[in-house]
Amino acid sequence: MTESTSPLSRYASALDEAVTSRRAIAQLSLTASLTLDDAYRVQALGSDLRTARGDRLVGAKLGFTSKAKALQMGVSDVIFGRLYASGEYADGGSVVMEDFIHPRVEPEVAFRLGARFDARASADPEAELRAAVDAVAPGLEIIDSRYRDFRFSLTDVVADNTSAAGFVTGPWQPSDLTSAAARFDDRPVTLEIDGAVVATGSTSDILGDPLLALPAIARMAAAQGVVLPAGSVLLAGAATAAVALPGGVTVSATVPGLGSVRVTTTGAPAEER
Ligand code: OOG
Ligand code: MG
Repeated sequence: MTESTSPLSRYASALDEAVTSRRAIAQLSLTASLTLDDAYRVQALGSDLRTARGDRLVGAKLGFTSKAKALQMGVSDVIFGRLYASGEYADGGSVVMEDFIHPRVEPEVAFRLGARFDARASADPEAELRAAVDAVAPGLEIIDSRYRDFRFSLTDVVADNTSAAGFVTGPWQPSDLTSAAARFDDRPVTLEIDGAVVATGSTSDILGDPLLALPAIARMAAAQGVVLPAGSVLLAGAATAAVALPGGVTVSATVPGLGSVRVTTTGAPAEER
């Protein structure tokens, strides 16, 4: 069987089609039993489909690094996904909701890579990734499961690129993580929609300290053979449960010491039209 007709590439195509048509599909796990390796293979095949139509890898993310998220979704293993240029929005900019199926938003901590990172070419990927980070910022992630009712198993969500759909980062604060003084734990995180607080948490809810996302990203990038270009954005994971993101609102995340990030939404997501 050639790769283009294998079941894994058919799953990747079905998920990609859900992205482009904004129509949710049935969970793969209802009819197939994928291993975790299979699921990451589907994610990688999806990446090939995206880059073939001109999209570009601009970062990586972790999911389920906080208890609030794991409880909300009923999935507790940390997962790794890819961020694409097509999903990057400007701080203070607007996001067209027609591009999504049933989007949710969550507050994140983001790191920026000052240098290209090739985990497989590194003798010590964890140390190299930490040294490559040159700045930190508050972030917002828009997630949009390609599965009906936003329900999935661990392998489903990995195959679906961990629901990644959009992200925005606030002002970058230069940061040298090789300094022992660098730590980002114990800061309150607030998510607001139109000025009303819709979720609160702490940066400590992200693996104890969002810095601990970096070794996990280094390991998972090595396992997946993902090479991150200089300037890549790394999302450490949400500090709170995700909240439905309607059109016609301004959503913001604030982390004291890091600052704020905001976007305005226009139009209506596919499932509300
Ligand atoms: C999966 C993505 C989880 C996070 O920050 O925990 C995630 C989902 O909840 O759909 O991005
Ligand atoms: Mg997230």
